[in-house]
Amino acid sequence: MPDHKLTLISHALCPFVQRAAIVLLEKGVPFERIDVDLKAKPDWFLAISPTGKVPLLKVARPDGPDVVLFESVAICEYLDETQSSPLLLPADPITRSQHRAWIEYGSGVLADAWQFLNAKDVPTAQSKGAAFRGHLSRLEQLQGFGPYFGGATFGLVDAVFAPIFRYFDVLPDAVGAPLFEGLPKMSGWRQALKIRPSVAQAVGIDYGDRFKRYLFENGAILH
Ligand SMILES: N[C@@H](CCC(=O)N[C@@H](CS)C(=O)NCC(=O)O)C(=O)O
Repeated sequence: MPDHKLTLISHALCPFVQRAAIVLLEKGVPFERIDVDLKAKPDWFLAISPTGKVPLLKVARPDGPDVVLFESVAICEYLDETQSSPLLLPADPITRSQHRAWIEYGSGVLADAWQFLNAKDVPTAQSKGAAFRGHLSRLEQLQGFGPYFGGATFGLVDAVFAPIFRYFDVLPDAVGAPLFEGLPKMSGWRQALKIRPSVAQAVGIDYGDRFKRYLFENGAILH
């Protein structure tokens, strides 16, 4: 699909945007990235985003009108189906279904991580941290990990978990240590994702500082 110009409409801190950026980088597809201010959404953005959320993927087609895709998983699957290898979802229907289910599971893990990180009081941080660790403990029981979710090959499940684990890489070790302690597969997975070039390149170099400033400005106790 070399003639289709792709634009990822983004926000610098959004974990859902990172999923799509990681897929584009894994596929080696050129794309333009436009960040929008989600606190003052521009009219052009509201006109094309059904949910008012990022990411959006604008697909400019030489043989038809531009199309705007929304919802990160739908965008990632579109890219996986239309761009060249490597395929990021397995070809086998059973395994593909399992990976889709773990992607959905990943959105729940992200919600717990987000609420933990943004907690404004200790009881909330404790309960959300316990929920996050509980989710990771369940994943820890799976067979076949290493270094990535599906084994040797990086896939879409990895693209979903990489932005979650990144939070703990930019914060002091003491934040993540109790959550990952005693979970060797999760710790190894986190490390493998951290050094994957597509994961590293999916955010700007100022990501860590911006994220910590965001927590501070939002009154999170962890900042
Ligand atoms: N289910 C959506 C979630 C996207 C989402 O929540 N994006 C956030 C930024 S990380 C957003 O645009 N929020 C703006 C708003 O809710 O007004 C997806 O997977 O794309």
